Amino acid sequence: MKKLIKGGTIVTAADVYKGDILIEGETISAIGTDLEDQGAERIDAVGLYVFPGGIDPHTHLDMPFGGTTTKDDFETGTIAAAFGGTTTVIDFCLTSKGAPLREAVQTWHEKAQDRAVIDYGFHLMIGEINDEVLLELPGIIASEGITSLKVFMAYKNVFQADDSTLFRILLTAKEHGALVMVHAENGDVIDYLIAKALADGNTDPIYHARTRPPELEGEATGRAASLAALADSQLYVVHVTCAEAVGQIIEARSKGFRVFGETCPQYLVLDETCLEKPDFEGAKYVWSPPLRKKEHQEALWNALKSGQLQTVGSDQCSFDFKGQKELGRGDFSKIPNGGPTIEDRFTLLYSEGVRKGRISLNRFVDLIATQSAKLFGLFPRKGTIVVGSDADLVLFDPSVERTIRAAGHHMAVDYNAFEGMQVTGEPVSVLSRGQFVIRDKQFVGKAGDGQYLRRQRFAGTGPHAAESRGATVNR
Ligand code: DUC
Ligand code: ZN
Ligand code: ZN
Ligand code: ZN
Repeated sequence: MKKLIKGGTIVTAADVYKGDILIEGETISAIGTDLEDQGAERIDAVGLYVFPGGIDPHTHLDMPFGGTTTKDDFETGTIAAAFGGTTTVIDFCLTSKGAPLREAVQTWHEKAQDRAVIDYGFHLMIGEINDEVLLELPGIIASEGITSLKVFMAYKNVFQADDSTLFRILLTAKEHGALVMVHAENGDVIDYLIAKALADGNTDPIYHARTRPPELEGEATGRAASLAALADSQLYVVHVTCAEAVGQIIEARSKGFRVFGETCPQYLVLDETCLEKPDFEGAKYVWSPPLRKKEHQEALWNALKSGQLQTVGSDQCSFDFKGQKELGRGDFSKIPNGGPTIEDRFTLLYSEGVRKGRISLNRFVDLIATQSAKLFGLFPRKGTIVVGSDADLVLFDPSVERTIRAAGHHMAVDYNAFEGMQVTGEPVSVLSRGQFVIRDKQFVGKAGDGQYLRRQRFAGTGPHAAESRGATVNR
């Protein structure tokens, strides 16, 4: 029942030190040096980092999207996440137009409960926002502990919310202690640019990027930040890709507004030239917002280092190349948007960030786990290593050199977006609430062992602020 993790280097967002961790049941019961075995199973961690389990704040598992359904479900997706060092995912529950939110939440529970191997929560991803939705929302926040929701400023005639709708959501979220997540791209102008490109016969994948320029992400980010400021609410900009959007976030934060930003591994290491690969292979790299020119990566890394961006989410949204990405042959606008990233998020941030001197070890933990726990109401149960927190731990070997390949990955798709990349570091063993999910690089978990997480309300605002005890957020 008890486990003693001996001699590792424990890393949190604040500290790096050698120590032992005693686990009793699902939680950490002691941390110290030279802890006695007390009959505990002894796990040697000498030479390894012991990190809090990664929290992936942005996944789309088993989600209907773009005329098909994401390939990884809660079983394959969370197994791949665990191999990659992630012990919590917060997945987007897609609601259907005209149907009660509760139905969608029920559907998502059914997708997840017998399949997830690690703990999971849900955000709402609201397809249509109307008076009924606004009326139902507070009850879902309270009863389900779903304290965040995503609004789209793009995908005209599908998901796109107009500005007054976004503003009303921001007001509702403030009142009820929820965090509004926004996909910030100017959908009206994108819609025009796509139609024009297709009319001109420009159908290749690269036109996906050319019809969604960074100016339109910057504009929408600034507009959303202004509305959040006016509403005195809180805003989290998902998948930030470019210098323009980073600039808007920095400006809003410098004025003291509660504006937060996430980027994703693909925007940190891949660029627009991937979309020009021959034989339609560019379709593998179609994300929205799109990959950018390489220059933008520096702005993203600087913002991660300085804390102006708070999180790195995978935006896992995987499709096979064969049969799914191929739906867009002859029309780039029909390529399903998204890619397989859940498994490599953690090591890529370590390898490209810490090893290359762009971020510190503490900042790595902050970005990969701690800030997501704080923003999304899971701290200090998740996202750190303290007595009383869940024993979600990653034993990480920082010396392994390896090459990312689809042939060795655990996601259910037929390609890896980071194929051929050399990385340093690898999770060796991963524990979720005190149980091994990965042990010596082997999967030893069980589908259905992951638990649903009811999350606290966004800290510090609105009449429910007192309920979100313990959850403090960097402002
Ligand atoms: N936005 C996401 O966050 N994920 C998938 C596609 C999209 O547009
Ligand atoms: Zn309320
Ligand atoms: Zn999005
Ligand atoms: Zn997404």
